[in-house]
Amino acid sequence: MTVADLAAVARAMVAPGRGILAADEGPKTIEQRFASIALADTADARRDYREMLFRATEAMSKYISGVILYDETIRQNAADGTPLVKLIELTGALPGIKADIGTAPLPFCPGEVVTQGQDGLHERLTEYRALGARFAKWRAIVSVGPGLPTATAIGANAHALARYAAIAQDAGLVPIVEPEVLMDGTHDIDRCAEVTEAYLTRVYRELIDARVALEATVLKPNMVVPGTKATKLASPAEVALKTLRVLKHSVPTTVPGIAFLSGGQSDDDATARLAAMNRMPGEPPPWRLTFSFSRALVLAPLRVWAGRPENVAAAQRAFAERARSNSEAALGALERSANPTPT
Ligand code: 5MM
Repeated sequence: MTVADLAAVARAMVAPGRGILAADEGPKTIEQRFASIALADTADARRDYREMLFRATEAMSKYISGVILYDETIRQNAADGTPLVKLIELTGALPGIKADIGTAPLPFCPGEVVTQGQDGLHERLTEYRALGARFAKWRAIVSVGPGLPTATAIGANAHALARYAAIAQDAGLVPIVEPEVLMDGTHDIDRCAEVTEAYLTRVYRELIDARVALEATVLKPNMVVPGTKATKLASPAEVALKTLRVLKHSVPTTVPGIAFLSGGQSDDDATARLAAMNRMPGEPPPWRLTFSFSRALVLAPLRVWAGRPENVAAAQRAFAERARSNSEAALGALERSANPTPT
């Protein structure tokens, strides 16, 4: 794969009106999600859940550009024996893979973690490429709190993200770079802005030092929002303004697209805030702004499905509804010149 080939994949991942479905729930997360619908966590249940999503033809073929998979899923077959990867490809979406293997405590930094998965990464990604993956994802979280995050945590996580991104490109995959500032805490929106800008600035310094081709990457950041226990809420317009300001200060214009995570925001908040960003008056941002949601895309269909075959069609409609709303939010930029919305 040349850099030009990888850059074409990155542009397809952020194509107008399309976003990424994060279906890469790890063992703990999927167990919790199934527990919320009183469903036992078995390999067949995980297959049925993913198959329900990937066979949702309207949602997948109109609004989804790519799907992030977990190691089990990229190797798993649908109930009729068709590989789940094939189901995704048939809709026109690109299969991708979670490349990190979770976090470990960061020594001498109480309460902080660093993402794991560098050992054998090139070999794992080469195998995933052969299994059909076209892109990869690595999530690196930092927490906000008294004295947090430390510069040590930001540096360690940014460095690991850059090493992963270089290895992914070398293995023929577009790296999604996911530096996430967690929402948990009492901090206000301006503190989130400060931490997000410091983290993103360091991430791009590390990516450039690692010689990563930025045109062949996609950024998956948090939106700039108040902490979950903050006393002062923020309107979609304020979130849009402050998120775009931070991104303009830290993300090079060569990056083709930014696909936000939802991070525990309500479905409506995540969509309204993405729409507000894409409807900001003035000069359009240099990158495409779209979604790479898990919770804000799948929790609604999961509740409707509840593990019952008779609910599959209704769950697929719920998925299409969430995907369509987010697609419209991502397309806001196209409406900008025709119908500017004052804030
Ligand atoms: C599906 O969630 C992904 C994996 O999380 P775990 O390893 O904790 O199971 C996660 O990385 C996800 O892709 C992003 O956080 C975006 O998800 P949200 O729910 O924040 O949109």
